[in-house]
Amino acid sequence: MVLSARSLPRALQLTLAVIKPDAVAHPVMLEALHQRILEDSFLIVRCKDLVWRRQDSERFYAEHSGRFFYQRLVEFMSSGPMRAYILAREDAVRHWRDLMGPTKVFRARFTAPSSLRAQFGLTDTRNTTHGSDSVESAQREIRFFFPEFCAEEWMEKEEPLFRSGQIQYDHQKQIHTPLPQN
Ligand code: DAT
Ligand code: MG
Repeated sequence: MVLSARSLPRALQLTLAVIKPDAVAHPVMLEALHQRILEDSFLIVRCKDLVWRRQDSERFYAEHSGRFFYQRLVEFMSSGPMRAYILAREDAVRHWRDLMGPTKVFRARFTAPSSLRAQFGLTDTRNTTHGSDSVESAQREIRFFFPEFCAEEWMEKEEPLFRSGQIQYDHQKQIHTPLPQN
């Protein structure tokens, strides 16, 4: 049988997703966000709770230094615990950006009312989630949050298992893991 390019399953893409301190501060909200990730068919490759020092925040958001909201943003992002995820899905970058909704919470409420920022966001700064905006920034941001994670190795060894569904959800670790191989 000849398979056309369209019928071949496409490789999964990785993206970085972060639940920001405003949401992590509320366990019920954090749990609801985690469930939305699972319901939206994302596979959770890694999950990590962490707190940023101010320098981490400044380094991560260096592209925005000089903008009027920069100090507020830097302070907020180092104000308490966050949760970072590596998510896998076809077109993960775009799907996660769509699920988050627009940057500004009030715009999100009007234009994407079921998005995460519309439903959980408080202000333009405290907008609940972060998501990489391109494949290149996803690679850079995954390295920033998960320096111990080797994306090339994951793509080679685990992506085929994730893509073909040979995985299980580990309720304790709250991530997907490959099924034990015989
Ligand atoms: P996004 O997080 O949607 O990728 P961004 O990269 O333009 O948006 O900005 C990074 C963060 O900076 C954003 O999540 C919240 C904050 N921010 C951006 N624009 C803002 C504004 N006009 N007022 C207040 N905070 C803002
Ligand atoms: Mg951005």
